[in-house]
Amino acid sequence: MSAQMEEWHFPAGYDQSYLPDPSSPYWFPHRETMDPEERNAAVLPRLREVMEYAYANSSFYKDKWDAVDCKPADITSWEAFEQVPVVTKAEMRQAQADHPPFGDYLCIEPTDVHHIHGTSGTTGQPTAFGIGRRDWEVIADNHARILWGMGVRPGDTVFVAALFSLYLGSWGAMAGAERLRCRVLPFGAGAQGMTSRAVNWLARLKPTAFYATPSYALRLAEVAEQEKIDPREFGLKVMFFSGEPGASVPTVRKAIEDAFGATVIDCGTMAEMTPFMSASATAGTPDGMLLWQDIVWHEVCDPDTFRTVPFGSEGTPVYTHLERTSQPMIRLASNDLTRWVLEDNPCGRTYPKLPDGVYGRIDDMIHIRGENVYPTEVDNYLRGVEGYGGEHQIIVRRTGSMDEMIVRAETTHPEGRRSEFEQRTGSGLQSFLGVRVTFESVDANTLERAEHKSRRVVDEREHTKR
Ligand code: 8LQ
Repeated sequence: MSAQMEEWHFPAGYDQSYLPDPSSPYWFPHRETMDPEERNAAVLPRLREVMEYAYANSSFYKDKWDAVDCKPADITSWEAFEQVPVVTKAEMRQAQADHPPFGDYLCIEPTDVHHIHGTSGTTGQPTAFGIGRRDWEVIADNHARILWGMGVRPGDTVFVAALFSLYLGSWGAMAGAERLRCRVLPFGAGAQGMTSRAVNWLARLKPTAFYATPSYALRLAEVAEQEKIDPREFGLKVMFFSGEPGASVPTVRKAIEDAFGATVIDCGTMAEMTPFMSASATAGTPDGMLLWQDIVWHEVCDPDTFRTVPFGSEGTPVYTHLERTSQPMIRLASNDLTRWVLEDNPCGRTYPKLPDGVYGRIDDMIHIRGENVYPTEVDNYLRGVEGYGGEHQIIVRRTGSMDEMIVRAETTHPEGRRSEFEQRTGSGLQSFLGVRVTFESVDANTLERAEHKSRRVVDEREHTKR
């Protein structure tokens, strides 16, 4: 079987000169379109192989698995694999505090680390990502393969408009585009005046493809409009996004499509899981995200038991690397929420799909008076409202013994039409969410815009607890 799976071996290594037949929509036709049962049958022994490697090369995994008597050699069924304990971010932080800087799950010599990235560390000690040279090449190969699936081709210009620093998103996109023999413009984001300069460069260079966070694309469209430039003139064909929900939130997706006239592609798992594009839509299946199960093994699990939920159900993604030798993640718990299905994909790939993308984090979900509200639902509703000014905040506070949710949104309506807007939008939002909401409006362009990932929820209940 593995002979049929193109270049299927561990540790992975790909022919760096390979490019598919230009007429093929697939990079690896067999791997991408094979019977999913057959693919799963090839993945299971690979999981065992990765676990054996991690057990032999890291005290982190050895100790963790020994403690529950889990032996890599016993992973001969899915039942057994689902009982492998999940890895949490807190465990990784602890491992890095005990074994600085990369933790005892590094699995390669520290001198073989080729790229160092990290979490932003805005809350607490940042986590360091140490990626080996060979892994970086394999990541580039995987991302090139997925970009090919999105319809990006050698010679296309790819504009990367995300932070070039610790954030892996921009570097991962760039590595893939370079491997695909694209022309890469590592523009970056986040510096003073940079958005307006991005508008200028996009108008001049007319790239084919664009990578950013969805919030930033909308910000860019606003700035272009202020500068009297229609973002459609950039001529972008494919815009791919990661980092936060948005590209699969229907009204956000439509706002980006309408503003730029390009195909919107959602992708992204977690920085630890790089190649993080292993969940990604394709040109032929542009909605939701496909789970490229031969690159990273994705499970959608019950958040309490971490057993896989059936297709059609909601759960939390749990990820396992199939090709990484540096800091391999084996059942990393994401704390995100999604729903997965297995159906025929128009692009012909036989991967499972997240039809609504990843719609939120378990810890970002607002619990209010017994109801759960996803911040993305508020975004989805407001973006469809006539007169919405483009940004909002969600404030949750406790008044007496009651929790209260205040949504403050920008509007383009003048003073005279505000109260009608507030009433209409407030009651519409309330029935859409099914919880009582106090709705307020403010002038357009007064709330802060995200240059990276948006943070719209202000939970004052947490602040009072501290
Ligand atoms: N997150 C990331 N991508 C997402 C998406 N497409 N839809 C919904 N939520 C998404 C480097 C890549 O951009 C991945 C990344 O952002 O890694 P981080 O910085 O470690 O953040 C991971 C978290 O971003 C995920 O757990 C999701 O909550 C969100």
